[in-house]
Amino acid sequence: MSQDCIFCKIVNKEIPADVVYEDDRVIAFNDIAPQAPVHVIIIPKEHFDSILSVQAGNDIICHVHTVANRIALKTGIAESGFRLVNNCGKDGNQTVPHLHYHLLGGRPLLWPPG
Ligand code: D5M
Repeated sequence: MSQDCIFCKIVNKEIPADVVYEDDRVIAFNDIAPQAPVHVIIIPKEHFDSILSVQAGNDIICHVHTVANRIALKTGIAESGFRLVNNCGKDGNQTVPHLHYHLLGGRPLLWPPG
């Protein structure tokens, strides 16, 4: 847990979130400012500032992808397709310094991103 981290506060139920999936290692909740009909934030419960803080051999990213698949299937976006995005650092436009993935779907997504 990192003090003052908004996502750690969601993990610890100190602030509310619209949780769509939770297990012992991961929690997923609807984004507060959705950019697509389905926009879910998936985070490890353990605090990592970014993907750069995850040590080689840690399977948490594999687990996040497995959870993303489950949510994609459950929400119905798996059939037409979706995007799983990690923003890292300033140029990556990471605004919350707790490792997280955006699961986006439910409309055609543009490429390249802005
Ligand atoms: O994206 C951080 C994302 O986190 C952004 O899409 C808003 C979302 N966010 C921030 N606070 C909350 C709360 N409290 N609930 C749900 N979603 C939230 P980034 O990749 O860091 O730019």
